Amino acid sequence: MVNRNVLTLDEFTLREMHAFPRATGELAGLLRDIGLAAKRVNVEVNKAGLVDILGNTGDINAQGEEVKKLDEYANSQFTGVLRHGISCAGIASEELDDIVGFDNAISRNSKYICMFDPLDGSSNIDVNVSIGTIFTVYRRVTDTGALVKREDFLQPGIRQVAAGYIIYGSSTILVYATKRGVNGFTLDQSIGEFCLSHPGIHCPESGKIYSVNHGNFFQFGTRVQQYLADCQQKNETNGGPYTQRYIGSMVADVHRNLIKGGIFLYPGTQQRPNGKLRLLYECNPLAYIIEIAGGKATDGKQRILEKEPAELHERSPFFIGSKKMMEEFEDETK
Ligand code: AHM
Ligand code: MG
Repeated sequence: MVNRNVLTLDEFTLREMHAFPRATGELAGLLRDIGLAAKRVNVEVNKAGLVDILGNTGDINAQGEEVKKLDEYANSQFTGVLRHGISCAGIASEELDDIVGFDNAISRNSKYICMFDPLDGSSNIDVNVSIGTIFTVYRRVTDTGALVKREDFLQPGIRQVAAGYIIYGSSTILVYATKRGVNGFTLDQSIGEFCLSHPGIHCPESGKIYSVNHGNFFQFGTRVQQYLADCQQKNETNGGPYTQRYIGSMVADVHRNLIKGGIFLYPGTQQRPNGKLRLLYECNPLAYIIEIAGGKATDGKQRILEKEPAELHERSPFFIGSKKMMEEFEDETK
């Protein structure tokens, strides 16, 4: 039985807004726009096998990767709602080479910018495995009224105003964080609304799951290798051996670990010292969410949220998860 008494995403964000007497409603509007794009993407993801939307477009994106049709669809939906909404001055996306400033009077006067990975876990699209969208919101640093600049986007993660993700999985869920907390909303397909299903998410201090692409094991540094070997041993202090779970869609892997407790690792490799994951729109939003939920995220040396970005699409090694598991990882690899 669906509980009709739960708050919708709009009701929740408006209620949150009332906690700030000077709030303009722009952030609430931006989250509503993101929710709308997510619903549209959800519809396409759900019927993906039935319509001609699986497979590649034949294009290569800014990262030199093949673009899937659904990547492109999701990118255009998120870009479109933000361009036509009243809360976003510009965007950056995994699928676009450069930033896009929205050149109309309303957008130029908006105080927020948004970055996103429209469809994360692209390699899972064609095989019906969970995929997701990751997004983050910053206050621009340049004055409103003008077009946004790159410096509005190249901000450290600590300055995020809100961050979130959507998982298109066995159910579709939108999780977002502000400094007031992390909350999850499940899409009630019968009324087409995201409804509060996971209020006040807190990441367990410890867990039993580690998530890593073991195929890369021999390309990791020796300390990471030793840590992974320890994850597989019976261990008095960590309660091991741990269980290994790796979906290959980071949103789904991190979401599971956020709820159940666990650690996710995407270390640098010999070929790719900075790993694979993009700092600005993959690592930072998830790091912000996990920290608000009580967990930790680092690049192996420093806190992800304190990294000063130099490039829009720069990559970073990424370690994220439950507080105690992260501390144990840091102790073993320092
Ligand atoms: P994508 O944005 O092109 O989909 O790449 C990011 C994804 C993450 O979701 C996932 O954790 C990782 O790539 C998997 O990579 P690998 O196949 O190297 O393990
Ligand atoms: Mg991605």
